Amino acid sequence: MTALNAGIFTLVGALLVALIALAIALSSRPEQPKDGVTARVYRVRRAYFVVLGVVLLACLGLTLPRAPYLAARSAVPPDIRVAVTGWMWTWRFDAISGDRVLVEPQNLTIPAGKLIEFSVRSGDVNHGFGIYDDQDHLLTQVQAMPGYTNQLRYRFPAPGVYHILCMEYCGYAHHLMMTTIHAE
Ligand SMILES: [Cu+2]
Repeated sequence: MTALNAGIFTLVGALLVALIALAIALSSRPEQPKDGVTARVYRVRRAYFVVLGVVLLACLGLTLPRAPYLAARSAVPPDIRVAVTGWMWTWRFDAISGDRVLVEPQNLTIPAGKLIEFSVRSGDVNHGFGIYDDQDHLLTQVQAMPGYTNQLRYRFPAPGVYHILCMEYCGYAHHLMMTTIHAE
């Protein structure tokens, strides 16, 4: 399934759910209250419901193309493949393919602007592989799970230092589960 098809299916599904919700809301309409104030509050609530539905659908349509899940299954080969393993309480970059990549167990150097594919797994419990910029704004993330390998594709936008932090509480030294990626 292409990303476009999946996006269209999701949007159509959301529209159907919205229509069903609207139909239920209309068919179970309460008896019209006699009190004028209550009637006005009901009207405002109905308008609010419709506006909220339209805003949520618009947000879904605008943000859906940016969802990372289908990009990870794209047929386009990445420039560089990196295997990442999380353990209590460290990250390790293991297997690498591609040129101009320097790897040490705790330190990865990759070229900026290239499509990097991280194959992320865990050696023990669930961790979260989160990539942050040097201001600690989250850029992208994926779960590191025992028994599964999750793919995360990312293009580091500019040269610099990127921080890797564990995003899932994994024990008393969870806060020490940090490393860096250097993009050059
Ligand atoms: Cu953790």
